[in-house]
Amino acid sequence: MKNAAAIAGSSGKSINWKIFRADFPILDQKVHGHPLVYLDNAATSQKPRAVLDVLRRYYEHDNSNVHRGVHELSNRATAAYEAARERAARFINAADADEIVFTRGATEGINLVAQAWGGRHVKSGDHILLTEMEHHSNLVPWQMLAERVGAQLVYLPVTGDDGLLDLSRLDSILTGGVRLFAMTHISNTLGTVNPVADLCARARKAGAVTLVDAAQSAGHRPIDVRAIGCDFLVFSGHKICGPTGIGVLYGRREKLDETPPWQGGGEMILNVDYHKTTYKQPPHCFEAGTPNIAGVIGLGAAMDYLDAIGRDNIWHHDQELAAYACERLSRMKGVRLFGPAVGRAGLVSFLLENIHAHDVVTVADQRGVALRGGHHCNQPLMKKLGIESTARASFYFYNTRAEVDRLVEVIAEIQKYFGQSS
Ligand code: 7TS
Repeated sequence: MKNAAAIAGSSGKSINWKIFRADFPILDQKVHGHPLVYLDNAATSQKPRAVLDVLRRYYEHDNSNVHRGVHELSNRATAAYEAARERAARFINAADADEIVFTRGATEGINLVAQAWGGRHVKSGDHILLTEMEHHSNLVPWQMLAERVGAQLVYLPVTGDDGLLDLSRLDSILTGGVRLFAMTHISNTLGTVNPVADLCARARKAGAVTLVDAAQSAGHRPIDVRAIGCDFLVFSGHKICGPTGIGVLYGRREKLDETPPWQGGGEMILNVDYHKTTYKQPPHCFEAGTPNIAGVIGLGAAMDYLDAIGRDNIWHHDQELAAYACERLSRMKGVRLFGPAVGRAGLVSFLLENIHAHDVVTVADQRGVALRGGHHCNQPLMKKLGIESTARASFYFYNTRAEVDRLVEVIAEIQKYFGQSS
């Protein structure tokens, strides 16, 4: 098998990553006359043939609705759908497949917890603790909840350009008044890796429920919800080689049991009368209507694909590439880097002196390099840093050092183009 051959006897360093890169047909193309260098993986990852093939096979052979018919196709679709739930549980080391709820993505998972669990358990005067580096997805739903029930948002600060959480402030903020602490595992702008197991342990001691936003971590490093000790954890399929429109909400059994149903409809009921309904047990009571069956099955295939490579290997690769990019960029004049100096995840945010991030990204695109420029759905963090936007290069296992070299070359060209010297 190809994966075994590519990884044989290896530590992270001796893997033949080119073999995996060849699994991604989309990467083999020219953009504006240049070979595509795709460095926007924090926004979404590309999809390997293994996932595309599974989607095609599902629609060509097994397409049917789940949990309804007793006919063969429906049985096959249901079996594949529930097998993916088991797969997802293994992917994050959940104790039981019933702790896995399929959602549209990280955003929907957080909204589910905020509206359903929060709606019942967060009361007027309670504190909801967030960090200053949260994506809007892990901020706006809590603002909506706070407004609805009269709770108060409090924030664990981020320290300057280093982009670390100011843990010295945690004890004074994490008091008995905090009902829930929601934190990102990895910052999508700074690349900071937060010590989520420690944060969850401290929250638990203070009596707070925890939610970890693993949107930027689940596909890049091994995740063990029991080692982290969180109550809830969310991530999206599209950032981990899976399809768009599918994601996972993990909820510790006891927490899902105390969460009321969210959306009502078919599939989530045991019995309906004109004036009363009884619901299925979790996780099914949170999956109203026909779910994204193909998405779930494709997500299962993506998890198989990633774990055949090994997320510890991917983590090593991505960190090394980011460190290399930082090292090269930090030697250039007029480049300002954001985020921690050491231990960062596989992404780098930067600004070029006197050149707007949007101009950087637009000119890079003309040279085939796909970056993201903007506030990255981190507006409050940007305001805190006194900036409006950054340009961001975010890496995955199919990216190469040669692509980092190309990025650096293009940045030098951009500086020249705008009359700045490097
Ligand atoms: N949380 C984090 C930390 C994220 O980076 C993102 C998406 C989300 C939540 C939301 O994920 P979704 O799949 O539900 O949309 N981040 C980015 C990004 O950095 N660029 O585009 C999307």
